[in-house]
Amino acid sequence: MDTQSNAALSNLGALDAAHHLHPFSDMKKLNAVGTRIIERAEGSYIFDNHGKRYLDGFAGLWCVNIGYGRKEIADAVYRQMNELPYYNTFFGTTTPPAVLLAQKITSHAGAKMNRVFFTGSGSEANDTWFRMARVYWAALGKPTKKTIIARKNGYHGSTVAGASLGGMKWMHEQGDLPIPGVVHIGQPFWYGEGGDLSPAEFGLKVARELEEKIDELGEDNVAAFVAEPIQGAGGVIVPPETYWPEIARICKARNILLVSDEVICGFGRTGHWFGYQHFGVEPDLAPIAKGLSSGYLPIGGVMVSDRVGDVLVNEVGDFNHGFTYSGHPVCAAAALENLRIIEDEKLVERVHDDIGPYLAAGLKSLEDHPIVGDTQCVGLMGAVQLAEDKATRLRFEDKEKAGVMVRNHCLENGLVLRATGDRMLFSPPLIITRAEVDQMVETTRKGLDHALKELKG
Ligand code: PXG
Repeated sequence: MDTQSNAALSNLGALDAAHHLHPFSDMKKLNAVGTRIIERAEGSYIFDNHGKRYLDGFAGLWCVNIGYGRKEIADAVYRQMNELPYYNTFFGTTTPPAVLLAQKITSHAGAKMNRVFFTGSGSEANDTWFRMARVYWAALGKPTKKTIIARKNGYHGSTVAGASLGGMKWMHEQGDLPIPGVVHIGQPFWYGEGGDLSPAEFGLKVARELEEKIDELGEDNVAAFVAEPIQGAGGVIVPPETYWPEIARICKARNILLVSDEVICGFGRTGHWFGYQHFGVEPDLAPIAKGLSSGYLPIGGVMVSDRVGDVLVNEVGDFNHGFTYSGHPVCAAAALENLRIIEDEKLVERVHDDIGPYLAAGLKSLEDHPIVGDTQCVGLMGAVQLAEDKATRLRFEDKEKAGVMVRNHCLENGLVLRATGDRMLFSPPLIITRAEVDQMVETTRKGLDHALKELKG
């Protein structure tokens, strides 16, 4: 490396502060404390520029499903870069990796899910089905079926449509969102909002908000309902068992499209290929990204059921939508190799039968802790709910504070976790070992002990 690059490397923190705007960050505060610089990674571990090792309980950002350092992906990408680094999929052309990837994805998605529209990210995937759903209804002679119903505290990305669909008020406040034609109903968060109802009763109650909202708007004005099977960024909120079947029933009865946002739940995270399979429902459209390539290269898409796909193909004519990088051959090659690894190493089965239940048991063991109110875990998607008083499900008044304390303590002790308010979130690589799960649970317990001491003296 030349002297100039060496100098730049030793000065990365200052350069980052001077030139790099980070997502979802208060830049003034961040620049004051400085960023952590992650230099390399292997398996389930990341290493910072001081050589400190962290167990990555968060798989990058819910995405590095096959773990870090998989040379097979690097080799596949290298081969594809040499063969064909880029070509578009517009104007009647395609590329071998894009075709093979579309076929491979749909082979795991169920009998009725047979087509894929590629994008560069999960946000673009949500923007894509948003338009597709409206185009679908217009093609069927129902152009007024336009409104999309989404949920409070859902997350569907940061583009204008994605952030509008998301139910984060603090995102809507910036940039005058949501755009017209998007409305929100409640979330199936029993611990926080279930009151005296049983989880099963509460699941039905919030699902029926969908029916009420459709009736209020008029069935002829509603295009679709979108939700994550398990809310990710919102706090790994696993809905009561009654929730999804009721949602599916309502969508069918009221003739609106069901959209399952699989950006986090897809590709093995829940112990199934897709989150909707865990809940036994069949969506009409399903945005995907993240685990599709295990984050090695950016790629996303929308899985399109025959119900919508046949109309798009046979009735719509041109769907005037697409991205320069739709079906990017190198990203598709990375994704194909990623899916080969997930298949060959039986990672979905491993999550379902072995390491998922093992994590669930580990998290459950934390329920004896004085500030743990509840734990939830499906596959390798888990949450620890912090509580001030377990018996009454009383939450801490300052929800951020407790979560941040646990998270920061874990970080100091070599474990990356995400805190959403008073929920600690777990989403490790699907290759994580039992010993590493033990380490994750033990470090979390120490973090909880630390927070207990700080909070309750
Ligand atoms: N849908 C879901 C369910 C997601 O979780 C997106 C769409 C958007 O994907 P892209 O690729 O455009 O980011 C996401 C992304 C967090 C966090 O803090 C979560 C996401 C992104 C950034 C931060 O948990 N999820």
